[in-house]
Amino acid sequence: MVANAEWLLVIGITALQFSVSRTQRENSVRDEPEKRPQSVRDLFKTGSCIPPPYRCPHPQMQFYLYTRTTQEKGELLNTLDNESLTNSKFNTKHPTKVVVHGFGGGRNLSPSTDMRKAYFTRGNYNIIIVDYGSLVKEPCLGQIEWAPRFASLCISQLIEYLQYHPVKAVPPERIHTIGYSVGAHILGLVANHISEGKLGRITGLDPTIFFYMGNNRSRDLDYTDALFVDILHTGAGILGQWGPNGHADFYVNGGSSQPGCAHDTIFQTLSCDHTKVTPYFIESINSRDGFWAGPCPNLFSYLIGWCEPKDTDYVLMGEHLTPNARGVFYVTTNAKPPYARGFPGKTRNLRSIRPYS
Ligand SMILES: *[C@@H]1O[C@H](CO)[C@@H](O)[C@H](O)[C@H]1NC(C)=O
Ligand SMILES: *[C@@H]1O[C@H](CO)[C@@H](O)[C@H](O)[C@H]1NC(C)=O
Ligand SMILES: [Ca+2]
Repeated sequence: MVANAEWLLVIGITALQFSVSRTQRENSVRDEPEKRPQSVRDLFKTGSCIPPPYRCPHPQMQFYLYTRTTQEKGELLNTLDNESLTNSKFNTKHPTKVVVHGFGGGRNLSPSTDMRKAYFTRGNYNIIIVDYGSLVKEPCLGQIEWAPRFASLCISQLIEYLQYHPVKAVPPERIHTIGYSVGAHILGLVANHISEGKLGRITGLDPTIFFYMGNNRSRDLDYTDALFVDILHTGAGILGQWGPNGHADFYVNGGSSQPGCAHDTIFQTLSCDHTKVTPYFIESINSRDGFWAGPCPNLFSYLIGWCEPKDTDYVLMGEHLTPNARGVFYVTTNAKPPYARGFPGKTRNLRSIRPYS
């Protein structure tokens, strides 16, 4: 079983690798070129693993604050020093987002950069990017089971730093956290360490399947981890979890494979399904049409067109989702941007709109 899981990890990481290096090339802001593993053997090298002591804050796990006036250059927050937040551009009047990326991500890589751009196009925010790029590096397979737990401990320290700050305090209830892939899993563990209050919202972007721990809630992302947990599924069952695990779960285009994701290799296809979730979410921040999703109890009913929700049953998936949304929702997108298809007209059921254009 363990050997099997490791094998799966290697496949998954290799698959993710493709998409990461692809998005990296597309991104102009790249001031930290990274060496990518060239072979499977490289994945087992332990050279770049996290050095002791295993204590938070850890120098390889950094919190960068971005605001509208500091979009280009993040301010490094030091959770051991209250002055650090006091002297930063953090503004308690603005909504606060804490973003945790997946494997191989980083604050200067897509999708972190694209997400910030989208939010600052919309308005004023405090966006804190959790940069642990070198902490959960791919070669550290031996630490992979353990690293998310450690990461969640350090993130809970950040949450408490904001919560008890003498000048710029923000309670966890007013914080929206967004996690992609393993980052979604990590956010599910943060709840285990918060002693007072609860995170306001966790948005899980295709939580990775690698750490799926059966039904033990304290080891994974679930609806008890925040006042509101919404989860988008795009690579469910392969690199992503099936769920449902949140208050509201969204299965995009059926939830496990995405239009425009047929590639030459199966690795590329799988990682494309998994990574497509962030462009959907990012588009939802400023989308005029919106990703209107309708409730439907399961994939089977969705596929054969049994679900015909009332107009009032539809909810907007993504950033502007109502916190009252409960249950399982399905939504169809375009294959290319803009992905959102807007509100499905009067005479439709969920599948009656042609799936992919
Ligand atoms: C920051 O201020 C709070 C509230 O005054 C205090 O409890 C905490 O110990 C301070 N943290 C640091 C790192 O000085
Ligand atoms: C769930 O996981 C936690 C943390 O690993 C463990 O302490 C607890 O015993 C587990 N609960 C069950 C029911 O297995
Ligand atoms: Ca949990």
